[in-house]
Amino acid sequence: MEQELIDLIETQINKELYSAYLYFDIAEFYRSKSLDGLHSWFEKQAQEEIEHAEKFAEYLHDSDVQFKLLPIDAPSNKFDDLRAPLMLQIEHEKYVTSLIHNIYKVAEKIGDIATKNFVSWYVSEQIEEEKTAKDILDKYDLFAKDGGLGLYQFDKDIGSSRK
Ligand code: OFO
Repeated sequence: MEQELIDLIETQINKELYSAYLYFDIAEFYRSKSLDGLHSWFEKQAQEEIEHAEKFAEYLHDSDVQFKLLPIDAPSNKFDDLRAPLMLQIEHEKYVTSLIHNIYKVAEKIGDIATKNFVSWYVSEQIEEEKTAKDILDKYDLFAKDGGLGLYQFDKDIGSSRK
């Protein structure tokens, strides 16, 4: 595999693990507010990000590439309100989508058909990731932003929305 693609995928493994860190951080924020449904949802999202990183690592391994793991930044987000992490999730997923698209474009430029095919899975996954993040924010704005029972029900629903 071309070094340019190896570098990009090593970086992507790092970014996926950073996503996990970020979502663990958000999960902790909600737990500190006694919103156990949101806590549980973001914890599962963090696990999913680790799986995304593992999938890339496995692909490099299967392609007979020796790769290195890069240091993961610490998320330093202090959130002003309950809505801020939901907004941050959308922005972060858009950023991850741009990184995935770049890997796809470089694979195309180089003519690495196998990597292009492999990364296609992530292209579709990112559509889902962005949609889900937007749905959560929309529901929060519609039903939960004023607190009280609306927030209670929203938190309960989101907590049971994924196993
Ligand atoms: Fe790995 O999809 Fe979110 O970041």
